[in-house]
Amino acid sequence: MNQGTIIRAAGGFFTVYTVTGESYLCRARGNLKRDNQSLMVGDRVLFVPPLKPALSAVAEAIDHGTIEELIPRKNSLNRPNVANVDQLAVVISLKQPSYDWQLASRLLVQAEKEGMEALLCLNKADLVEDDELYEIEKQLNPFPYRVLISSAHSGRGLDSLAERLSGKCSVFAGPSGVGKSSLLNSLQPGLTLKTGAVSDKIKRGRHTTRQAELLPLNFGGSVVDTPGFSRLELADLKPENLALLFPEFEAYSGRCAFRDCQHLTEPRCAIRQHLGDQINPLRYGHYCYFMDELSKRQEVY
Ligand SMILES: Nc1nc2c(ncn2[C@@H]2O[C@H](COP(=O)(O)OP(=O)(O)OP(=O)(O)O)[C@@H](O)[C@H]2O)c(=O)[nH]1
Ligand SMILES: [Mg+2]
Ligand SMILES: [Zn+2]
Repeated sequence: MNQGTIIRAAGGFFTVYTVTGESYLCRARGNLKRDNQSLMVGDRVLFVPPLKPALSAVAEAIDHGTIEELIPRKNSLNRPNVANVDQLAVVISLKQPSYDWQLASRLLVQAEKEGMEALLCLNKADLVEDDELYEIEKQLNPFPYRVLISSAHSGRGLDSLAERLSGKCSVFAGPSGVGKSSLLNSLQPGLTLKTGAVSDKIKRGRHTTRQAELLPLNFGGSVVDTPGFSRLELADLKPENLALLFPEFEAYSGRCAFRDCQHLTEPRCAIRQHLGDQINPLRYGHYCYFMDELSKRQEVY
């Protein structure tokens, strides 16, 4: 059997890419579906290739290979649906659509939970004036992840972004229309990912990218481009474990007056004592909001 990585999944067919650079169209064996292990982009699999290399997409669909086995995942995300990534790049635009820091924090919590590195990329820098950008950067200071300012149009920040992506498998995630596909097109000449104008009236993206796709980068590493979304449920988490997924809280672990402090209303809470200096009030606000969300969810069960 051969080994490969799923780079695309659509309509029950999977494109499997091998280390030798071939790709094969495959279907999953029945037992894989029955075990409810829905395969996703990034999955490493063992497969039997089709007998003959196919000459056209139609021929391939008839003469396809079969995925026999899923190799255990290192990690995975539900939204975007992707497995085995080293790094999550949260992409948010500074304008059109305007930024949603809470969605960014939701994604960052998932990355932390799955043991992925993470960064925040603020795109469309060409649409904001310097003083506006300065105010926004102030809001994000301090921030526990690397923040990159970019523009797919002017090229700003693309070198730093390439440097951060090089040699790793990353996933781009964020709302529709922020420029995930455009950034990739600008980073790698020759890529022709479809991009779509943001709607005039409501300044939202039009969900141009429809499926996740893993793309090898010619400067080393790979990126999964994914469809945008604006709502994200937190993963199954006990509220008392949420603080562990806010890396900026770690320095204060064990320093609160109460050992089981949840950093909400307890007196002499070390986290709250550092609000505004080491702890960003925006991030702390997200923490409180997520705590509330997780506690309410627990009450329902
Ligand atoms: N001004 C400006 N426009 C940009 C930039 N990056 C992307 N755009 C535009 O924003 C629109 C959306 O870009 P896409 O790359 O399709 O966005 P996406 O994040 O891939 O969106 P989905 O695939 O729907 O999730 C397009 O009209 C792009 O030309 C940028 O840096 N500056
Ligand atoms: Mg896209
Ligand atoms: Zn506390």
